[in-house]
Amino acid sequence: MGLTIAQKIIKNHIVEGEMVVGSDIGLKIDQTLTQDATGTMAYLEFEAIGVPRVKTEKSVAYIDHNTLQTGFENADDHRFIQSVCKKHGIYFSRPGNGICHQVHLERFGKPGKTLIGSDSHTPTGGGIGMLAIGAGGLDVAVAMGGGAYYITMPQMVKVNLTGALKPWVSAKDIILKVLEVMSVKGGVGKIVEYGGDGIKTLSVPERATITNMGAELGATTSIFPSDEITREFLKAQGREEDFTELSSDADAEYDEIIDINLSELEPLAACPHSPDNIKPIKELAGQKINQVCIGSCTNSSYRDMMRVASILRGKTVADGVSLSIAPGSKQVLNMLALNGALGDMIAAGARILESACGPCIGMGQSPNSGGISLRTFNRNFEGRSGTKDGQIYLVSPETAAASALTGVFTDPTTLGDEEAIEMPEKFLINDNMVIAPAPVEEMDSIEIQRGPNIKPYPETSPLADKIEASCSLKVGDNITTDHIMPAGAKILPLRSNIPKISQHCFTVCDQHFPERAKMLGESIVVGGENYGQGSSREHAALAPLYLGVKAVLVKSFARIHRANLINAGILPLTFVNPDDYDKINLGDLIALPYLKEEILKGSNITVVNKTLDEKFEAVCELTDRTRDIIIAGGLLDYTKENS
Ligand code: MIC
Ligand code: SF4
Repeated sequence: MGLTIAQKIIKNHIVEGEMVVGSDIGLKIDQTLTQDATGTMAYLEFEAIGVPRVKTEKSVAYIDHNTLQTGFENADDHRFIQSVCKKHGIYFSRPGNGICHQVHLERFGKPGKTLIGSDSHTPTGGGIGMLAIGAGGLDVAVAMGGGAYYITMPQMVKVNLTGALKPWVSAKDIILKVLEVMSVKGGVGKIVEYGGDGIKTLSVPERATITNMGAELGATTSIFPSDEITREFLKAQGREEDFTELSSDADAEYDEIIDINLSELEPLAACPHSPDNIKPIKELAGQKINQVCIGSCTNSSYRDMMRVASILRGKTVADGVSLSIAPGSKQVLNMLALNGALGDMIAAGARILESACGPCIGMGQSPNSGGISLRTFNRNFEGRSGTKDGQIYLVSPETAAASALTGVFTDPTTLGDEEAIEMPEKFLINDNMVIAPAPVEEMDSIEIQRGPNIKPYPETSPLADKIEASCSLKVGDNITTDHIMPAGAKILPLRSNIPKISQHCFTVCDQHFPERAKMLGESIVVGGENYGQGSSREHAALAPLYLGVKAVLVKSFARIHRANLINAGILPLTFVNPDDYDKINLGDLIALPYLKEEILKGSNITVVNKTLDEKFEAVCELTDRTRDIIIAGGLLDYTKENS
């Protein structure tokens, strides 16, 4: 039987297990990336593992999330990461160099290689045919130390693209369509591969927009073939030697096939508060808007920015609209500055932001109360913008720029002729903001610089024989990691300080949670479907760990968060019968009387609600390896015990 693109890369990297859907496989990791908001913790964990120098082909640390330095915390964290990089063999991309996924695609990604990153949008690299997967910081730390990365062998979905996009319809509209078809949980346990004649019409940055937002499907990753278009892109980046061709075999088998005719697509928006709540722009047309933000790892390429500049040229942003633009990398920003496009944006009244995540993670530009904000980003979860009742719509750069000029939702297809945007034959190459690690012989002389905001990893304990603890929180379906561990300008700077950041844990759902959990000592959290969707932040597991959460009992989990819970030594349990969700209320005393014995046997877990006098079963699906991790009290303890 023929192989899909992802199966070929997996076959070349598998070090444990078999390529059978649903089984645990270990992969050799060629490259890693971290960003600063997850990076400090990842490097503390790497230090704790004790490997002196990274064993990957290339590891890069980016500073792009926490760049709003409202106090000493972020600057201290940057300095810490920079010193770790120098000492331990990691390339350091300085603040100002751009968003990790954009820069990695431009300068480091290679077709056919494996990449894991401590950020859920790492699959952006699938745009050049990498097997690029988002992971928790601890998984990245282990991979840097030469350890394998474990996933459940996913199913393969093919998205067959035919035809070509009409003018003003863009790659963002393709992935919004896929989200409409598959939903935010439709990709769990799957790899999404793009194929069909339509892909020949899509440049690398357009492909990367699509694989980037595959994260919102809950997919393990998304990937495009590596073809002539990939070669042209790498050549224009001065890295043609990194090219290898990659395609699926003609007789490759897919578990699911989705057909999309690009010629039939129209501009779309993901409406509040979920990336799969899709409506055509023409249905929203005419409605007043307050803000437009263009940028993020989804839509901040040179191509996107040139399109935006062409729409804004010679015009003025509408009264009552604030337009901000953050080009994705220094390369993009510098090219716009040199070719005049930046001048067009400034002249139109755009507020130019540095090349970083910025408003996408709530670092500035929160909309006004109840404000309608059109963003070219990938997530519109409630409160993520920093304004609890902000109404965030995810749109293409074309729709965003057109609407910024009119002050109302505007279908860009009404704009007349579209200006052709050519991909540059040569990008501006200047890697002066990437600092190489010190040579091996100088390593020992480098001192790690730690600020007072950096606190150690929380305390863990091996699995207890039984648990008896109260339900400290009960939440519904589709809880995101932004609910569990919010980000934004006030909280993000606390990422290396678990005791402090945990005071904000779940406060979006219940402001008394941290206090209550602390008071209870040990507790259990109960939730619905797709619990933990969204970001890869392991803080959504580490803060509950610090607050004494021993188990999370839900209807279903999102992939990365479930892995992070196991890594933190917190039991991820699912109801055997989802209706049992109704048999637990906030405050009920829950017992898992035979826990350790049942985990060791691999049987279902008995759950007793002592308050309501109810008894039912839960599942804790574990492989041999994850069972040992849970028993050890988490991946850090397990890695130390086994090295
Ligand atoms: C996000 O988009 O939510 C983030 C911020 O990039 C996260 C990582 C983090 O929380 O630091 C992600 O996507 O993994
Ligand atoms: Fe940064 Fe937003 Fe991309 Fe996350 S989704 S990496 S916050 S730009």
